[in-house]
Amino acid sequence: MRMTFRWFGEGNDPVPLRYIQQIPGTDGLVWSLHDVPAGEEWPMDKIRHYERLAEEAGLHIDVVESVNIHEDIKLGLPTRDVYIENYKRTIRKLGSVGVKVICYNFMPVFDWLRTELHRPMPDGSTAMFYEKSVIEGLNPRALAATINANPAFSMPGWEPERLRQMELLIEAYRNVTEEDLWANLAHFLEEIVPVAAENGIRMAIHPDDPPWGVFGLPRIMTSQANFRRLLKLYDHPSNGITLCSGSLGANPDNDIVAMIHEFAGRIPFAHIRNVKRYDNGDFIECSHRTEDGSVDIAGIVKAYHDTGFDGYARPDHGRQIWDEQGRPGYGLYDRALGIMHLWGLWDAYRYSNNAQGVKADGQTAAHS
Ligand code: CS2
Ligand code: MN
Repeated sequence: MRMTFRWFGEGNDPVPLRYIQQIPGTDGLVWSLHDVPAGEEWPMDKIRHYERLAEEAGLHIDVVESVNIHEDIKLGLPTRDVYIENYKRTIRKLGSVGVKVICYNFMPVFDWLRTELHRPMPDGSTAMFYEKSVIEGLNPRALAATINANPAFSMPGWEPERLRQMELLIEAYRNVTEEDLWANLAHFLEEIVPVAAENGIRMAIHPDDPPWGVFGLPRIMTSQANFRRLLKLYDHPSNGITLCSGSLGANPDNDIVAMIHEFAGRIPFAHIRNVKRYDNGDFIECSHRTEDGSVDIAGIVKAYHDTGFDGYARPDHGRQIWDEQGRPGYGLYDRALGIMHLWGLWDAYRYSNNAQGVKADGQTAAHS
């Protein structure tokens, strides 16, 4: 397991790079060009800038999250060709600086959805919260109208230009079925995966968050059966999965341990975090320990360990604790704690495979 930390870039992320460097066992940045609109080719000078920043902090840039997919590709419009060509050019450039994994998602219109960014928890921390009835009662067309009437409106994780187009986009998807989305994803993979493979890159699709349809829009990256189908759409190691335990864990039917065993070798990137589910379908992004939520984090780390996982991982989201004023879900403290918990589990499984906690190099774990 190679631990990484997501960073949103200068002026966009209050966590200094040297703090990331100080988290034990963490050697890579998960990065993106957040100011480049989906569909555009990434400029080489901006890529090089990140390469330099990371290098100065002693961190690698092997994992990009995300190179976002233009809606015309998801919609299967004829105009998709130009965006697919841009995507290929970006892949070649990223390959040239040593990028190994590109995370992306195939969710129509909306990326991750929450109803509260700072929901207070009993211990005084705050976390991102999803209230099912609020989403079900919300009319996305009314929301789009509110956004358009208020130019300053922003939503975390949303590029401004995508936000402004929400109304049009929802309309464009009116007749797009799940099967249409599968066909459009298949076309994208047929075009992109060979280019990724030639450039030493593995594509890794992120599950839909939450893993169910919202606002009548189709969502397909939601379940074990659907990930099985995805892998068969283009059967090659460069067509892989970002297995996000928090996104998939919002649905109690998802057995993530079983997915890790079934999809071993096709998971270049693991997002490992917990969620606490409530009976009414609400969920909150609690701390990482199994006991704190509904997802079996200890079992998940064991499954990665037992299947010889050698890919990249990150703690994904965390709570806001100790009065940190960070990006919702992306503060330093709770994600750093999460990393130490994940390493604690991993090391315990690793050492327990050897007699009396002896490390492979012969030193006793407790004394080295
Ligand atoms: C999610 C997503 O994993 C996460 O942090 O919040 O925003 C994710 O980054 C994208 O869906 C991946 O493309
Ligand atoms: Mn995730």
